[in-house]
Amino acid sequence: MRGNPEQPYTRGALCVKVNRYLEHTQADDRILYPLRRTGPKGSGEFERISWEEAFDEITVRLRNIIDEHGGEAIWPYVGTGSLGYIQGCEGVAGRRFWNMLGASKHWLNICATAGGAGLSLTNGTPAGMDPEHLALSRLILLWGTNTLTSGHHLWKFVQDARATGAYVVAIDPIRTRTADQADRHLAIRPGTDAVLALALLNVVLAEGTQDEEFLAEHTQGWESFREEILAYPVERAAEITGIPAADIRELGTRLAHTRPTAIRTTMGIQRHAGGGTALRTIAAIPGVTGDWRHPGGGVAYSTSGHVHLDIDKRDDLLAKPVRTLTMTRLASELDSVKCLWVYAANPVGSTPDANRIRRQLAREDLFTVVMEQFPTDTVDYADIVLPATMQTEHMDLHAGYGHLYLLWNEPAVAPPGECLSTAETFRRLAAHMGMTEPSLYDSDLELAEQLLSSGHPSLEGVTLDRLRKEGWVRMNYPQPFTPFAEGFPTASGRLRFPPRGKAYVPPHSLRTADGSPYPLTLVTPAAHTFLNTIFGNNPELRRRAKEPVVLVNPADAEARGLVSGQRVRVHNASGEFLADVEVSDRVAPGVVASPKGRWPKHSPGGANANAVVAERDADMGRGPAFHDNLVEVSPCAGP
Ligand SMILES: Nc1nc2c(c(=O)[nH]1)N[C@H]1C(S)=C(S)[C@@H](COP(=O)(O)OP(=O)(O)OC[C@H]3O[C@@H](n4cnc5c(=O)[nH]c(N)nc54)[C@H](O)[C@@H]3O)O[C@H]1N2
Ligand SMILES: Nc1nc2c(c(=O)[nH]1)N[C@H]1C(S)=C(S)[C@@H](COP(=O)(O)OP(=O)(O)OC[C@H]3O[C@@H](n4cnc5c(=O)[nH]c(N)nc54)[C@H](O)[C@@H]3O)O[C@H]1N2
Ligand SMILES: [Mo]
Repeated sequence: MRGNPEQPYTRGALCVKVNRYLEHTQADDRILYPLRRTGPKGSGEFERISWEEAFDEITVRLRNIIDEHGGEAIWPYVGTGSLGYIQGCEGVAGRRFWNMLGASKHWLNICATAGGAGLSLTNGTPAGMDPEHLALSRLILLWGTNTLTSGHHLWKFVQDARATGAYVVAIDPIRTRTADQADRHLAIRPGTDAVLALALLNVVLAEGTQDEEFLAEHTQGWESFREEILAYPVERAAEITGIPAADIRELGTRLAHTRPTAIRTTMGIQRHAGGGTALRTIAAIPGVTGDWRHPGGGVAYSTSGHVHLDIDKRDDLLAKPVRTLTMTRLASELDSVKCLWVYAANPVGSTPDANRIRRQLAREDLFTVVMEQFPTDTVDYADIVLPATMQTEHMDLHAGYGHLYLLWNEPAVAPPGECLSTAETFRRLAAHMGMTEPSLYDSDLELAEQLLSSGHPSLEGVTLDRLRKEGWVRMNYPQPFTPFAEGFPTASGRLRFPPRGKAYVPPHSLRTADGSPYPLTLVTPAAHTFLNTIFGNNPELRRRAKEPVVLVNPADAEARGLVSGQRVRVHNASGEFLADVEVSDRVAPGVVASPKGRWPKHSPGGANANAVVAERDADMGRGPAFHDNLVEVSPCAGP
């Protein structure tokens, strides 16, 4: 297995994780057969059964639940384990099946909904510039994004820009490996990015370089937004953000005089109480500077807004409207659920309020089915486990998480053991249950054809034949691509500036830190060696990741008598996890950091960071607040 050097975005580079993918497909702990629980929930004790037995039991349980409690008592809980459009969450594999049963709908809000909502308020869409155009930028702000860890392919475009003199600034509470490589790092207080955005624009106005023509032609709400900007002079912003005024002024001056400026922002900023608003306000910046006019200017967030596959909601298969359950609210919304059906997700490791989730999953009246590749902590609570295929073994259609190509995934090998793909599992279960709706039985290739048939101009010339032959096809967008040079996909066709008083929502951490017994803000970003909880069981990656660490600033360490290497409890009212202290000025006083992605069962104390992440929403899209939790760090009792 190797990367294809001709692929324009990846240029053949694999990351440390996917480099081990083949080995991972053959791992000793791979689940190869259907399993039935034999021990108590949570014990992970199972016996092997046949698919026939598994489907028999599932059929009886589902029918009984539907009879007694209605279809909505079923929660099809699909996660981001695969972003495939046929087998994974992007096309919502299984949707037709669940619609036929009248199951609750599942809202996959765990990742990017707050940011998407914030950007859409401003631009009418979360989509923005082509990330490849970063190569053309003169000033690049890597804002709340750890490119070298969580999306390293983009780095080559940053390097290309640098080769022609671009200046790169990382804005992050942590001095990440990306910040190390940047020309400048601004260590912002978590959750205060909107204030920095306003202050940078304050400098732009002082320099008089706002693009009056762009403002007049393509924006709305400028007069009141201008007042908002003027309310945030650099000194005030320095107090709120913790960034020295001189540094804000310097960056503001660069922003004022550098076209094109690209802002790359991804998921980090939005995981705060005011995260949606932060992206809403950051998105206003190129509206003021006019950067959207230029290739290499604007905001690059996710490219998913440029993908217009027909994801076939098939809501015609629904007999009546059903409720929607929220992924990040698993701990509380499970109250009214009798069947939890987990696929491509690992909620015990990845979802807020892990201790409450465990208590829910231990309920005897809850029937839990997990489709999995590996014996995760979530699998341990399953009544029935169904063995799932991996990328090398199933067919899929993918879109980039940060580029404009569609990609075809042709299976390379037969599935091991009795593993089945998601789509095939639902086809066979439907047959077992005697369901007659013909579209439940569409093949993977038929599903792919349907996905490509939305008729959207971006898919013109993008055919299944080409995809299968060429492996990837760039969607039909112009080159260079300046999506908003002539206007925005809003009702008025204009960029909508945030109204007065709506440009900044303070983080939970700042609002509640005073007098709290938990004075430290915990940030839990992407780990270099894991992909969410995927690879959390890979021996070599675990060896490289070492024991879980928590970064603590020297001042905070001294105040608590903590030294590097010491095992500590990171705790709050929700729970605790254990980690080894790394005393480091990579975090500012008041901020501690510990990467996500550990399997709780492979962690000291049997818990990961989500034991202390509260089930609490960001301001928009009900997004989670993974980086906005207050904790205390205390020495472990005992020897
Ligand atoms: N290696 C690796 N790569 C991954 C993943 C992984 O688990 N591991 N996960 C994938 C997935 S699903 C996603 S969604 C993305 C997530 O990856 P990113 O979008 O990069 O998101 P995070 O890692 O959550 O946060 C990015 C950076 O934002 C910083 N940050 C946190 N709070 C704030 C804030 O208030 N302001 C600012 N300015 N910065 C802040 C964090 O310190 C972190 O360095 O990565 C994808 N890629
Ligand atoms: N503390 C903290 N927690 C976080 C975050 C954070 O920043 N901090 N980030 C959040 C983010 S961005 C995300 S996207 C979520 C991810 O959370 P989830 O969506 O729950 O994803 P994972 O934890 O990666 O678990 C995915 C599981 O799917 C399985 N899998 C992979 N491919 C397939 C397949 O084709 N079929 C089946 N059946 N299974 C498959 C894998 O083995 C893995 O166990 O985590 C969130 N959790
Ligand atoms: Mo994500």
